[in-house]
Amino acid sequence: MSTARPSGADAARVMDRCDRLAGISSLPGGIERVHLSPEHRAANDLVAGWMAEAGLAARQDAAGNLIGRLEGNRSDLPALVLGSHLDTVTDAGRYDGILGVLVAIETARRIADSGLELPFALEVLGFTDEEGTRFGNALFGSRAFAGQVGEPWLALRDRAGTSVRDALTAFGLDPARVGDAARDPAKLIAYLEVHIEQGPYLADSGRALAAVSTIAGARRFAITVTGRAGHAGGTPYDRRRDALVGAAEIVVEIERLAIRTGTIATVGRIRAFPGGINVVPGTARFSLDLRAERDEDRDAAFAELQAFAGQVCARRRLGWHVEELYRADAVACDPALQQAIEAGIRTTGDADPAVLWSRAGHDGMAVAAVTPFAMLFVRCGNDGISHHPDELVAEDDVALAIDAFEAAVLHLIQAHG
Ligand code: HGY
Ligand code: MN
Ligand code: MN
Repeated sequence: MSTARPSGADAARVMDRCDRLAGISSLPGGIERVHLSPEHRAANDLVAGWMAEAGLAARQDAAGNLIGRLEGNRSDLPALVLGSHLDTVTDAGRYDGILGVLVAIETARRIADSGLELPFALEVLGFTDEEGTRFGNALFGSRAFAGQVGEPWLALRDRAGTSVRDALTAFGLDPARVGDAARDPAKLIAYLEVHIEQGPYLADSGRALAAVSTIAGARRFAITVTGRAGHAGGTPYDRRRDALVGAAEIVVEIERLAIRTGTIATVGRIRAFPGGINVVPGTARFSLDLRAERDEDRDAAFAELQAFAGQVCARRRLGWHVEELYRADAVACDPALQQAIEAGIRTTGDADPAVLWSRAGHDGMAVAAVTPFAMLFVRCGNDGISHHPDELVAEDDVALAIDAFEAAVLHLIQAHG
């Protein structure tokens, strides 16, 4: 069974729409589109129009996710959900998340145009706040989809001091009704996501597509080192309690520890206080993003780091404090769904589909709580760079991804038919 059409035009439309969405940004000269912002609303409005064009009934849920739905051969059937996220990091690329939503719309269009009898409904999800850029905690939209957003989350504040609760209200949503976004697992078939790989492995292997086996678990922390501020000239070294130098020792060890243990750790930001050029820093604050294919490796690495930081701080007469901002444990893709993705890749001429574990986090980590999921990776250009304006995909690879994704959906229609 196939509805495949020459996907060149479809891929060209996806690339053009990625460019148009890139123009909806709060960052002059760059891309930034964060949760519950005017840019979030503008993007939802634009993509809702594209969903409608594809034959989907578009709506926004109580958490700010955008949903397009195509009914099955009877109304109110459980849904096969396709999608990804529409929010971005700061100074982002134009394909992370966005490509998956747009490929899902093209796939749904083909299915809608085919007139096939659908044994389930088909939904396209544009999740909000997969990145956690504005409030620090990530996966808000998909956690709400899974019914896992509680009161503490609504109390988180952005750098301007605005709470999630107030931002929801300003966005026109009712903080007390976020729970309405939760989906009944009995009304879901599965979740499939197309996403750029965000690494160099597919390009290194000369392949355009891959199925995903698991998504690495991640934990994010804010670490504060405290010493004593002092005069940059008058404070002798043996009497200094320099919080920044202590933090720097820990930061360098973070990289060494990650390489040694095969985990992945990144310090994305660091600040010294009071921040005077002629003042010994009394406080240093830095972030830690820690991931691994297996949660036990991630957690063992963190325990080692805590022991090291304790030694540095004892030697330098410093204090330190760790706050965990975010935690999402590793999740495995559903084997049957992964096989459907691999079957889809084979229809594009790749007889031996690659399978990769995802170093990047994705909405599937949250959606897995209510329905099984699988992912299709698309090759990245520019040495796999992502979370950067130079993020790149090839239009031909997008065409292959649409064909493969459509074939995977047709595989599931046949299996459920
Ligand atoms: O951080 C991540 O891995 C994802 O891009 N949110
Ligand atoms: Mn990302
Ligand atoms: Mn992403």
